Amino acid sequence: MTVSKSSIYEPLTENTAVALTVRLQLFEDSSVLTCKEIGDGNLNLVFHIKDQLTNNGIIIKQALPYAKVIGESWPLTLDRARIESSALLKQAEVVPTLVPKIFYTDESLAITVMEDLSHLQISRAALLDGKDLPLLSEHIGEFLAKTLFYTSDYALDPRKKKQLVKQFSNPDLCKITEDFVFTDPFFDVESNNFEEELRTDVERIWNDTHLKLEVAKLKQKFLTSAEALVHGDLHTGSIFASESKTKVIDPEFAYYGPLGFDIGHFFANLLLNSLSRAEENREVLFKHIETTWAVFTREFTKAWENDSLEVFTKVEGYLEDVLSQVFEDAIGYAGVEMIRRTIGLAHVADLDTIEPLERRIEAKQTALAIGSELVKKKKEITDPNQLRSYAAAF
Ligand code: SR1
Ligand code: MG
Repeated sequence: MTVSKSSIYEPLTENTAVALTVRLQLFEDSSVLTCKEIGDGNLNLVFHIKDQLTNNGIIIKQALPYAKVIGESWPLTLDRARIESSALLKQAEVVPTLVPKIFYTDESLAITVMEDLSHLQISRAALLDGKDLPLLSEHIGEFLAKTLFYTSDYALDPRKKKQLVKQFSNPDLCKITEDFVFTDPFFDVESNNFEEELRTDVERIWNDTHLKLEVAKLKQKFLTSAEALVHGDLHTGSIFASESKTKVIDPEFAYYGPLGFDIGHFFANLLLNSLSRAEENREVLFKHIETTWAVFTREFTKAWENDSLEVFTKVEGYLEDVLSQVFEDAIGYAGVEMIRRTIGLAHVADLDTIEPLERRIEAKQTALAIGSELVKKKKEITDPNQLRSYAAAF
Protein backbone atom coordinates (compact mmCIF):
# COMPACT_ATOMS: atom_id res chain seq x y z
CA MET A 1 0.00 0.00 0.00
CA THR A 2 1.24 3.50 -0.84
CA VAL A 3 0.21 6.65 0.93
CA SER A 4 0.70 9.93 -0.90
CA LYS A 5 0.33 13.19 0.98
CA SER A 6 0.94 15.64 -1.82
CA SER A 7 -2.42 15.76 -3.64
CA ILE A 8 -4.90 18.58 -3.22
CA TYR A 9 -8.45 17.48 -2.55
CA GLU A 10 -11.00 17.59 -5.30
CA PRO A 11 -13.95 15.28 -5.92
CA LEU A 12 -13.21 12.72 -8.64
CA THR A 13 -15.31 12.36 -11.76
CA GLU A 14 -15.56 9.18 -13.82
CA ASN A 15 -12.83 10.61 -16.12
CA THR A 16 -10.42 11.68 -13.38
CA ALA A 17 -10.97 8.34 -11.59
CA VAL A 18 -9.77 6.54 -14.74
CA ALA A 19 -6.82 8.95 -15.05
CA LEU A 20 -5.84 8.18 -11.44
CA THR A 21 -6.07 4.45 -12.12
CA VAL A 22 -3.77 4.82 -15.13
CA ARG A 23 -1.33 6.93 -13.10
CA LEU A 24 -1.22 4.26 -10.41
CA GLN A 25 -0.59 1.57 -13.04
CA LEU A 26 -3.21 -0.71 -11.52
CA PHE A 27 -3.99 -2.29 -14.92
CA GLU A 28 -1.94 -3.49 -17.91
CA ASP A 29 -1.10 -0.82 -20.53
CA SER A 30 -3.28 -2.74 -23.01
CA SER A 31 -6.41 -2.51 -20.83
CA VAL A 32 -9.62 -0.87 -22.01
CA LEU A 33 -11.01 0.86 -18.95
CA THR A 34 -14.58 1.91 -18.24
CA CYS A 35 -15.76 3.67 -15.12
CA LYS A 36 -19.13 4.10 -13.44
CA GLU A 37 -20.00 5.97 -10.24
CA ILE A 38 -22.09 3.43 -8.30
CA GLY A 39 -22.30 4.97 -4.81
CA ASP A 40 -25.76 4.46 -3.36
CA GLY A 41 -24.86 5.11 0.29
CA ASN A 42 -25.47 8.22 2.30
CA LEU A 43 -21.99 9.73 2.34
CA ASN A 44 -19.44 8.90 -0.39
CA LEU A 45 -18.58 8.56 -4.06
CA VAL A 46 -17.82 5.02 -5.25
CA PHE A 47 -16.28 4.39 -8.68
CA HIS A 48 -16.20 0.95 -10.30
CA ILE A 49 -13.38 0.75 -12.86
CA LYS A 50 -13.23 -2.26 -15.10
CA ASP A 51 -10.97 -3.56 -17.84
CA GLN A 52 -13.33 -4.59 -20.64
CA LEU A 53 -10.73 -7.05 -22.00
CA THR A 54 -10.12 -9.08 -18.83
CA ASN A 55 -13.19 -8.13 -16.78
CA ASN A 56 -10.84 -7.33 -13.86
CA GLY A 57 -11.97 -4.39 -11.79
CA ILE A 58 -11.16 -2.15 -8.84
CA ILE A 59 -13.17 0.16 -6.62
CA ILE A 60 -12.18 3.74 -5.77
CA LYS A 61 -14.07 5.09 -2.80
CA GLN A 62 -13.83 8.81 -2.10
CA ALA A 63 -15.21 10.70 0.86
CA LEU A 64 -16.98 13.96 0.01
CA PRO A 65 -16.48 16.96 2.31
CA TYR A 66 -20.21 16.86 3.08
CA ALA A 67 -22.91 14.22 3.67
CA LYS A 68 -24.28 13.21 0.25
CA VAL A 69 -27.63 12.25 1.80
CA ILE A 70 -28.19 15.88 2.98
CA GLY A 71 -26.09 17.99 0.60
CA GLU A 72 -23.31 20.57 0.82
CA SER A 73 -25.04 22.34 3.71
CA TRP A 74 -23.82 19.56 6.02
CA PRO A 75 -19.99 19.51 6.08
CA LEU A 76 -18.41 16.23 7.09
CA THR A 77 -14.78 15.44 7.82
CA LEU A 78 -12.63 13.83 5.11
CA ASP A 79 -10.72 12.12 7.92
CA ARG A 80 -13.28 9.31 7.69
CA ALA A 81 -11.36 7.99 4.65
CA ARG A 82 -8.28 7.56 6.85
CA ILE A 83 -10.38 5.88 9.53
CA GLU A 84 -11.92 3.53 6.97
CA SER A 85 -8.67 2.41 5.33
CA SER A 86 -6.89 2.09 8.70
CA ALA A 87 -9.76 0.00 10.07
CA LEU A 88 -9.76 -2.26 6.99
CA LEU A 89 -6.02 -2.82 7.44
CA LYS A 90 -6.39 -3.52 11.17
CA GLN A 91 -9.24 -5.97 10.52
CA ALA A 92 -7.19 -7.67 7.79
CA GLU A 93 -4.57 -8.56 10.41
CA VAL A 94 -7.03 -11.00 12.01
CA VAL A 95 -9.70 -11.74 9.35
CA PRO A 96 -7.92 -11.21 5.99
CA THR A 97 -10.50 -13.20 4.02
CA LEU A 98 -13.45 -11.26 5.42
CA VAL A 99 -12.50 -7.73 4.30
CA PRO A 100 -11.63 -6.25 0.88
CA LYS A 101 -7.95 -5.94 -0.07
CA ILE A 102 -6.63 -2.38 -0.18
CA PHE A 103 -4.36 -1.40 -3.10
CA TYR A 104 -3.75 2.29 -2.43
CA THR A 105 -4.83 5.11 -0.16
CA ASP A 106 -4.44 8.88 -0.40
CA GLU A 107 -5.41 10.81 2.71
CA SER A 108 -5.40 14.20 0.98
CA LEU A 109 -7.73 13.01 -1.76
CA ALA A 110 -9.68 10.99 0.86
CA ILE A 111 -9.62 7.92 -1.36
CA THR A 112 -9.23 4.21 -0.82
CA VAL A 113 -8.59 1.97 -3.82
CA MET A 114 -9.70 -1.56 -3.12
CA GLU A 115 -10.68 -4.97 -4.39
CA ASP A 116 -13.66 -5.16 -6.73
CA LEU A 117 -16.40 -7.13 -4.96
CA SER A 118 -18.98 -6.90 -7.74
CA HIS A 119 -19.09 -10.71 -8.02
CA LEU A 120 -20.78 -10.61 -4.61
CA GLN A 121 -24.08 -9.00 -3.63
CA ILE A 122 -24.83 -6.59 -0.80
CA SER A 123 -26.32 -8.89 1.83
CA ARG A 124 -29.37 -6.67 2.42
CA ALA A 125 -30.29 -6.97 -1.26
CA ALA A 126 -29.55 -10.71 -1.29
CA LEU A 127 -31.75 -11.32 1.76
CA LEU A 128 -34.48 -9.19 0.18
CA ASP A 129 -34.21 -11.40 -2.92
CA GLY A 130 -34.97 -14.34 -0.62
CA LYS A 131 -31.44 -15.78 -0.69
CA ASP A 132 -30.34 -17.65 2.45
CA LEU A 133 -26.58 -16.78 2.41
CA PRO A 134 -25.72 -19.99 4.31
CA LEU A 135 -22.28 -18.85 5.53
CA LEU A 136 -23.16 -15.25 6.40
CA SER A 137 -23.51 -15.76 10.15
CA GLU A 138 -20.57 -18.17 10.47
CA HIS A 139 -18.39 -15.51 8.83
CA ILE A 140 -19.82 -12.53 10.70
CA GLY A 141 -19.53 -14.38 14.04
CA GLU A 142 -15.83 -14.93 13.30
CA PHE A 143 -15.36 -11.33 12.08
CA LEU A 144 -16.91 -9.98 15.29
CA ALA A 145 -15.03 -12.26 17.67
CA LYS A 146 -11.61 -11.68 16.15
CA THR A 147 -11.82 -7.96 15.33
CA LEU A 148 -13.22 -7.21 18.77
CA PHE A 149 -11.06 -9.49 20.91
CA TYR A 150 -7.74 -8.69 19.24
CA THR A 151 -8.23 -4.91 19.51
CA SER A 152 -9.29 -5.06 23.17
CA ASP A 153 -7.41 -4.77 26.46
CA TYR A 154 -7.76 -8.54 26.84
CA ALA A 155 -5.32 -9.04 23.95
CA LEU A 156 -3.17 -5.91 23.84
CA ASP A 157 -0.57 -4.17 25.92
CA PRO A 158 -2.60 -1.31 27.46
CA ARG A 159 -0.23 1.32 26.03
CA LYS A 160 -0.64 -0.10 22.51
CA LYS A 161 -4.40 -0.20 22.99
CA LYS A 162 -4.45 3.45 24.09
CA GLN A 163 -2.49 4.40 20.96
CA LEU A 164 -5.15 2.69 18.89
CA VAL A 165 -7.91 4.51 20.76
CA LYS A 166 -6.16 7.74 19.71
CA GLN A 167 -5.62 6.60 16.11
CA PHE A 168 -9.30 5.72 15.78
CA SER A 169 -10.69 8.84 17.44
CA ASN A 170 -13.64 9.54 15.11
CA PRO A 171 -15.65 12.37 16.73
CA ASP A 172 -17.60 13.57 13.68
CA LEU A 173 -18.87 10.18 12.58
CA CYS A 174 -19.61 9.21 16.18
CA LYS A 175 -21.67 12.43 16.45
CA ILE A 176 -23.81 11.20 13.53
CA THR A 177 -24.52 8.01 15.47
CA GLU A 178 -25.07 9.90 18.72
CA ASP A 179 -27.64 12.16 17.03
CA PHE A 180 -29.37 9.96 14.46
CA VAL A 181 -29.24 6.60 16.23
CA PHE A 182 -29.44 7.42 19.92
CA THR A 183 -31.05 10.83 20.32
CA ASP A 184 -33.30 12.17 17.57
CA PRO A 185 -35.62 9.16 17.14
CA PHE A 186 -36.59 9.46 20.81
CA PHE A 187 -37.62 13.13 20.60
CA ASP A 188 -39.95 15.16 18.39
CA VAL A 189 -37.30 16.70 16.11
CA GLU A 190 -37.17 17.58 12.43
CA SER A 191 -34.65 14.96 11.29
CA ASN A 192 -37.10 12.13 11.99
CA ASN A 193 -38.88 10.64 9.03
CA PHE A 194 -41.98 8.48 9.38
CA GLU A 195 -45.39 7.93 7.88
CA GLU A 196 -48.25 9.86 9.54
CA GLU A 197 -49.94 6.48 10.12
CA LEU A 198 -47.19 5.72 12.68
CA ARG A 199 -47.70 8.88 14.72
CA THR A 200 -49.46 7.17 17.67
CA ASP A 201 -46.70 4.53 17.88
CA VAL A 202 -43.99 7.17 17.59
CA GLU A 203 -45.57 9.36 20.28
CA ARG A 204 -45.72 6.29 22.53
CA ILE A 205 -41.93 6.06 22.13
CA TRP A 206 -41.38 9.76 22.79
CA ASN A 207 -43.48 9.49 25.97
CA ASP A 208 -41.97 6.25 27.27
CA THR A 209 -39.75 7.32 30.17
CA HIS A 210 -38.58 3.78 30.94
CA LEU A 211 -37.48 3.31 27.31
CA LYS A 212 -35.71 6.68 27.22
CA LEU A 213 -33.86 5.96 30.46
CA GLU A 214 -32.50 2.70 29.02
CA VAL A 215 -31.58 4.41 25.72
CA ALA A 216 -29.77 7.12 27.71
CA LYS A 217 -27.65 4.43 29.39
CA LEU A 218 -26.88 2.71 26.08
CA LYS A 219 -25.89 6.06 24.58
CA GLN A 220 -23.68 6.83 27.58
CA LYS A 221 -21.91 3.49 27.07
CA PHE A 222 -21.48 4.29 23.37
CA LEU A 223 -19.93 7.63 24.36
CA THR A 224 -17.56 6.35 27.01
CA SER A 225 -16.84 2.63 26.78
CA ALA A 226 -13.66 2.17 24.72
CA GLU A 227 -13.65 -1.64 24.85
CA ALA A 228 -12.59 -2.56 21.30
CA LEU A 229 -12.29 -1.26 17.75
CA VAL A 230 -15.87 -1.57 16.51
CA HIS A 231 -16.95 -1.33 12.86
CA GLY A 232 -19.52 1.22 13.94
CA ASP A 233 -22.12 0.67 11.18
CA LEU A 234 -22.43 -3.09 10.78
CA HIS A 235 -25.79 -3.29 9.02
CA THR A 236 -26.51 -5.74 6.19
CA GLY A 237 -25.74 -2.97 3.67
CA SER A 238 -22.13 -3.00 4.93
CA ILE A 239 -21.64 -6.66 4.02
CA PHE A 240 -21.03 -8.17 0.58
CA ALA A 241 -21.89 -11.87 0.39
CA SER A 242 -22.51 -14.90 -1.80
CA GLU A 243 -23.23 -18.56 -1.04
CA SER A 244 -19.60 -19.06 -0.03
CA LYS A 245 -17.98 -15.67 0.62
CA THR A 246 -18.48 -12.71 2.93
CA LYS A 247 -16.69 -9.34 2.94
CA VAL A 248 -17.35 -6.61 5.47
CA ILE A 249 -16.96 -3.12 3.98
CA ASP A 250 -17.39 0.54 4.93
CA PRO A 251 -15.87 0.88 8.43
CA GLU A 252 -15.81 4.69 8.21
CA PHE A 253 -17.71 4.84 11.54
CA ALA A 254 -15.03 2.72 13.26
CA TYR A 255 -13.93 3.87 16.72
CA TYR A 256 -13.22 2.39 20.14
CA GLY A 257 -16.64 1.48 21.52
CA PRO A 258 -18.64 -1.18 23.36
CA LEU A 259 -18.14 -4.87 22.44
CA GLY A 260 -21.88 -5.38 21.95
CA PHE A 261 -22.44 -2.51 19.49
CA ASP A 262 -21.72 -4.20 16.14
CA ILE A 263 -23.35 -7.45 17.26
CA GLY A 264 -26.55 -5.59 18.11
CA HIS A 265 -26.62 -3.77 14.78
CA PHE A 266 -26.20 -7.00 12.85
CA PHE A 267 -28.96 -8.73 14.88
CA ALA A 268 -31.29 -5.75 14.34
CA ASN A 269 -30.84 -5.75 10.58
CA LEU A 270 -31.58 -9.49 10.43
CA LEU A 271 -34.71 -8.90 12.50
CA LEU A 272 -35.74 -6.01 10.24
CA ASN A 273 -35.33 -8.28 7.22
CA SER A 274 -37.48 -10.92 8.92
CA LEU A 275 -40.33 -8.39 9.07
CA SER A 276 -40.22 -8.03 5.29
CA ARG A 277 -40.98 -11.78 4.92
CA ALA A 278 -43.98 -14.00 5.44
CA GLU A 279 -43.81 -15.68 8.87
CA GLU A 280 -42.96 -19.09 7.42
CA ASN A 281 -39.80 -17.67 5.80
CA ARG A 282 -38.38 -16.00 8.89
CA GLU A 283 -36.68 -18.97 10.54
CA VAL A 284 -33.50 -18.62 8.47
CA LEU A 285 -32.94 -15.14 9.95
CA PHE A 286 -33.33 -16.40 13.54
CA LYS A 287 -30.91 -19.20 12.67
CA HIS A 288 -28.43 -16.58 11.44
CA ILE A 289 -28.72 -14.76 14.78
CA GLU A 290 -28.23 -18.04 16.67
CA THR A 291 -25.18 -18.99 14.57
CA THR A 292 -23.63 -15.52 14.81
CA TRP A 293 -23.77 -15.68 18.59
CA ALA A 294 -22.59 -19.32 18.75
CA VAL A 295 -19.60 -18.62 16.48
CA PHE A 296 -18.84 -15.35 18.25
CA THR A 297 -18.73 -17.05 21.67
CA ARG A 298 -16.74 -20.02 20.30
CA GLU A 299 -14.08 -17.83 18.64
CA PHE A 300 -13.97 -15.21 21.41
CA THR A 301 -13.52 -18.00 23.99
CA LYS A 302 -10.74 -19.61 21.93
CA ALA A 303 -8.93 -16.27 21.63
CA TRP A 304 -9.49 -15.54 25.36
CA GLU A 305 -8.01 -18.92 26.34
CA ASN A 306 -5.05 -18.82 23.94
CA ASP A 307 -4.10 -15.19 23.39
CA SER A 308 -5.02 -13.13 26.46
CA LEU A 309 -2.43 -10.77 27.89
CA GLU A 310 -4.67 -9.72 30.78
CA VAL A 311 -3.89 -11.87 33.82
CA PHE A 312 -7.47 -11.68 35.16
CA THR A 313 -8.73 -13.67 32.16
CA LYS A 314 -7.64 -16.78 34.09
CA VAL A 315 -10.11 -16.01 36.87
CA GLU A 316 -13.04 -18.38 36.87
CA GLY A 317 -16.30 -16.81 35.81
CA TYR A 318 -14.76 -13.69 34.21
CA LEU A 319 -15.29 -14.82 30.59
CA GLU A 320 -18.92 -15.81 31.26
CA ASP A 321 -19.50 -12.45 32.90
CA VAL A 322 -18.02 -10.56 29.93
CA LEU A 323 -20.04 -12.59 27.41
CA SER A 324 -23.31 -12.09 29.25
CA GLN A 325 -22.71 -8.31 29.42
CA VAL A 326 -21.87 -8.27 25.69
CA PHE A 327 -25.12 -10.09 24.88
CA GLU A 328 -27.17 -7.75 27.07
CA ASP A 329 -25.62 -4.69 25.41
CA ALA A 330 -26.11 -6.23 21.95
CA ILE A 331 -29.83 -6.72 22.64
CA GLY A 332 -30.15 -3.10 23.76
CA TYR A 333 -28.27 -1.76 20.73
CA ALA A 334 -30.36 -4.00 18.47
CA GLY A 335 -33.51 -2.43 19.90
CA VAL A 336 -32.25 1.12 19.33
CA GLU A 337 -31.17 0.28 15.75
CA MET A 338 -34.62 -1.18 14.97
CA ILE A 339 -36.33 1.97 16.20
CA ARG A 340 -34.04 4.45 14.42
CA ARG A 341 -34.22 2.54 11.09
CA THR A 342 -38.02 2.81 11.30
CA ILE A 343 -38.59 6.44 12.30
CA GLY A 344 -35.19 8.18 12.16
CA LEU A 345 -33.32 9.89 9.32
CA ALA A 346 -31.82 6.77 7.68
CA HIS A 347 -34.19 3.96 6.82
CA VAL A 348 -33.73 0.43 5.44
CA ALA A 349 -35.15 -0.98 2.22
CA ASP A 350 -36.31 -4.08 4.14
CA LEU A 351 -39.13 -2.00 5.64
CA ASP A 352 -39.49 0.82 3.12
CA THR A 353 -40.12 -1.43 0.13
CA ILE A 354 -42.93 -3.43 1.75
CA GLU A 355 -46.15 -3.09 -0.25
CA PRO A 356 -48.97 -2.32 0.14
CA LEU A 357 -48.91 0.57 2.61
CA GLU A 358 -51.01 -1.24 5.27
CA ARG A 359 -48.54 -4.13 5.38
CA ARG A 360 -45.64 -1.68 5.54
CA ILE A 361 -47.19 0.22 8.44
CA GLU A 362 -47.92 -3.03 10.27
CA ALA A 363 -44.31 -4.19 9.82
CA LYS A 364 -43.02 -0.83 11.06
CA GLN A 365 -45.32 -0.94 14.09
CA THR A 366 -43.92 -4.39 14.84
CA ALA A 367 -40.34 -3.12 14.42
CA LEU A 368 -41.04 -0.32 16.91
CA ALA A 369 -42.68 -2.71 19.37
CA ILE A 370 -39.84 -5.25 19.17
CA GLY A 371 -37.20 -2.51 19.34
CA SER A 372 -38.75 -0.98 22.48
CA GLU A 373 -39.10 -4.40 24.10
CA LEU A 374 -35.45 -5.28 23.41
CA VAL A 375 -34.20 -2.05 24.95
CA LYS A 376 -36.37 -2.41 28.06
CA LYS A 377 -36.01 -6.18 28.55
CA LYS A 378 -32.36 -6.54 27.61
CA LYS A 379 -31.47 -8.01 31.00
CA GLU A 380 -34.16 -10.71 30.67
CA ILE A 381 -33.20 -11.78 27.13
CA THR A 382 -30.10 -13.82 27.78
CA ASP A 383 -29.75 -15.98 24.66
CA PRO A 384 -30.80 -16.08 20.99
CA ASN A 385 -33.70 -18.46 21.75
CA GLN A 386 -35.25 -15.96 24.11
CA LEU A 387 -34.66 -13.24 21.54
CA ARG A 388 -36.57 -15.36 19.00
CA SER A 389 -39.49 -15.81 21.47
CA TYR A 390 -39.64 -12.10 22.30
CA ALA A 391 -39.49 -11.10 18.62
CA ALA A 392 -42.03 -13.71 17.54
CA ALA A 393 -44.52 -12.55 20.19
CA PHE A 394 -45.38 -9.42 18.16
C1 SR1 B 1 -26.23 10.83 7.69
S1 SR1 B 1 -25.66 9.26 7.66
C2 SR1 B 1 -26.99 8.26 8.17
C3 SR1 B 1 -26.62 6.85 8.33
O1 SR1 B 1 -25.94 6.34 7.18
C4 SR1 B 1 -24.86 5.53 7.60
O2 SR1 B 1 -24.82 4.33 6.90
C5 SR1 B 1 -25.05 5.30 9.08
O3 SR1 B 1 -25.88 4.19 9.35
C6 SR1 B 1 -25.69 6.56 9.48
O4 SR1 B 1 -26.34 6.49 10.71
MG1 MG C 1 -21.86 2.97 5.08
